[in-house]
Amino acid sequence: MFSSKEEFKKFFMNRIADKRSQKSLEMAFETLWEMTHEWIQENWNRTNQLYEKEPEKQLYYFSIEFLIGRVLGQNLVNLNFYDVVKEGLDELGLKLSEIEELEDEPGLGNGGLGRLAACFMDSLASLALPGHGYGLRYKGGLFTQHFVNGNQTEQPTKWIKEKNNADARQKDLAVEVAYYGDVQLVVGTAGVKRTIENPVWVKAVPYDLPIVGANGGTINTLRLWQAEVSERPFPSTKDHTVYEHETAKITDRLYPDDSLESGKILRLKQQYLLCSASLQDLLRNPSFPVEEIPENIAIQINDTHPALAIPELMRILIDDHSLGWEQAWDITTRTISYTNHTILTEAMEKWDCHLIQSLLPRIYLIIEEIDLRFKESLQNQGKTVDVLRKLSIIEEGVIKMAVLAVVGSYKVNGVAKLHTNILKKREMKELNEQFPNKFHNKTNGITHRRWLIKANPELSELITETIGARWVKEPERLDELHSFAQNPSFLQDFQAVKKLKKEQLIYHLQRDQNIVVDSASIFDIHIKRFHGYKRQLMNILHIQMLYNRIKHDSTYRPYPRTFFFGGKAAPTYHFAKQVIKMINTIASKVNNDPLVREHLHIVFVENYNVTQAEYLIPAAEVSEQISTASKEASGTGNMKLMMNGALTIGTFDGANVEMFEQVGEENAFVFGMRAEEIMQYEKEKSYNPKEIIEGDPEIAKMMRQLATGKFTDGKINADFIVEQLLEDKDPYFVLKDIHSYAKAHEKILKAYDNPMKWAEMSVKNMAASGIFSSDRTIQQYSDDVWHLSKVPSIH
Ligand code: 26W
Repeated sequence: MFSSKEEFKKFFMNRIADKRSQKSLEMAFETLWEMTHEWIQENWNRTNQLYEKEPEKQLYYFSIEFLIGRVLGQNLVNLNFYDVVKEGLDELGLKLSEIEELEDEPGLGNGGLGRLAACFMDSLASLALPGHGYGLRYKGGLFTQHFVNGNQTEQPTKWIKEKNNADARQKDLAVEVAYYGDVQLVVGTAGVKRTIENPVWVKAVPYDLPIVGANGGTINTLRLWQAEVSERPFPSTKDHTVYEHETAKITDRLYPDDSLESGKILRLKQQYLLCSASLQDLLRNPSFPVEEIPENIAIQINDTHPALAIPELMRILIDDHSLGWEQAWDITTRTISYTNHTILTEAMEKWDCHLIQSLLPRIYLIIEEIDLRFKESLQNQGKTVDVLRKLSIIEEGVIKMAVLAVVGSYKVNGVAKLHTNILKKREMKELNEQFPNKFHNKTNGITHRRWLIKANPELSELITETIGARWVKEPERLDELHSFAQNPSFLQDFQAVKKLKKEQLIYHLQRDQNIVVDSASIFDIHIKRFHGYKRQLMNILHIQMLYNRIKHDSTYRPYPRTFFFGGKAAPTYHFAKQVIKMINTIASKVNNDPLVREHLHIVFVENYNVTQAEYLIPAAEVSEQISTASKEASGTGNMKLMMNGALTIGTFDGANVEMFEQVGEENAFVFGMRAEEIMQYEKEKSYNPKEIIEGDPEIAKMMRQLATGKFTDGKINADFIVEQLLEDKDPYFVLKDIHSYAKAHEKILKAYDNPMKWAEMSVKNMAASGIFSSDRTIQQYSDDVWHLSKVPSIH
């Protein structure tokens, strides 16, 4: 290790010299990678030794996604080496930012849920809490998105390079996971036992990634499992070649959300691999008796995808450790807790009984038993048939994973106040009444170490110059910026940073996508997965309305705006893909019109991922958070943009509600129907979009343009959308909200007219964003759910 720039340069040049003294970027990347890993390794070993020597309670976060983003630069930031390394490399004629770009980001997630898991890992280590991740090592991460003719195409992403693996294979720690087989009763000395005969074994090999906390002190572990062919004998009844083929495929690729139709069995295999391998790993040679698991281990399941951990822990305790049902159930339900991330019915996991029965016969028997005992206790309490049906885990041949997760956990949480209330009052009303102390809220957060310090070093520096450096450790201190919100010289500095970040984004886009953007225009940014409820459609339809107005009203010449879109659609989600195509089609119409392009510009950033987000978010001035109220559980992009000084145009949905509460509605652009209104309409089925079209000439014109294909290069490109708006009665209330959305945009234009006022509002947003740091969220989970103690400092 080194303590100065000169030392770093010497160290670095020695390594480079070892490698035939070529100063190529690749070589520099490799060298820097190795150096960083050597520094990390020391403290990683020390942290692990501490965990072994003084065993305190450990938390394990089970998640099917970890969207960690690039690792090299973030590790340097958390080790406090970033600036020294950057300056040292500068003097050697190398750019750290260019070196960083050689790293392929591991796309081990779809969106918010996966990124949340990554932010949580960062906060756990940074707060010196003993918390680790368990996940899967997909060979192909989320697909790479390209546009061909405006349509999304999907290419497999291969993020793993044999050299410079972000993670390290731990082959000695491999475990075996059993699929299929027959459950047999065996009578032994200790009584009757159940075993699985003739299963198909799959070997799970762990790969470990260090999670570097702030200042490099605590280094926790993210352990990802890879499926491999087992050396154990395979059942004579199965075809060996098929089996090898199937095994190799289990961790081949990440499942894109929403596409539940394809590869259900494979997804179930993935979920079980994660749960079984992780639990076996946790319970091999424990330093405590199994009876004391709840005092030593907390397991948080990130949505229901790892809910099989409940029956799997039961299986291990009963079959492998010979515990009775009651005791095993008591231990399990004091160890596992569950976070719900959605109320969308289509995302609520349900598995056909026969599927689980054939793939995981012992697990099926356990789920059946859990359900039976639960139903019995409910009947004894005299519950009505209707309540019984709602509370049943197995109903009409399907297993409702959310019910299993609630029944088998000691705590259940939603991810924003509004979302938790909807869970308690509506979606899980009966469960909440049955278990009144189980449900609680933990509003999501984001790590300011990536989303501010790493992504926006210029703004971070300005903040430190202004209020001192204590906010870095205590992000709630960002509120000290409030007293500078009207300080002209600070506001000018803020404006200068925003301009710089806009220019950096422009440079990046020009280089990668050959797009030229006007830096003086308003940067309005809509970045997230594509989904009906997120209403990218409302945004593009509004732009279409603006286009019409500019064309036909010669007095309407609004200040230039650039509308950025970024996001992927699940490959089988036809509607979302058509919205992507529509945005691209309208983009070429708008961008190529000599009159309109003076005022409107549409940029669709290809292949939106964590890395792209790190460019886009610091440059944003307007943040689009326009989901149909009640549908977005929380949102986390909204928080990242707020922390970087963007003003939110948004509905009262998810965590937006709490953001508006923090910053004041006068410092945001709030519009649209409230959750209660939407839910009322849904209940009564009383919303009729036709009435809106007939009553509003502007909307009527827009609909005509779509229906005739005039705006979209042919009808075919809009038919699905028109159908959803008309025949399907506009399920996301796009037409219902579009008018108040347009009004909110007019307010944005007015506010932007006064640059100092705009900067003041931006600063107020930054100042109010500290509470959305995931450090706060993690501390609350620890206090209320996990009860962890800080790792003693090793410095
Ligand atoms: C069952 C298949 C599946 C898998 C993933 C369905 C849906 C998903 C989503 C990608 C889950 C997700 O990312 N949910 C988001 O979680 C965030 C973190 O809590 C929230 O902020 C978002 O509101 C929520 O949509």
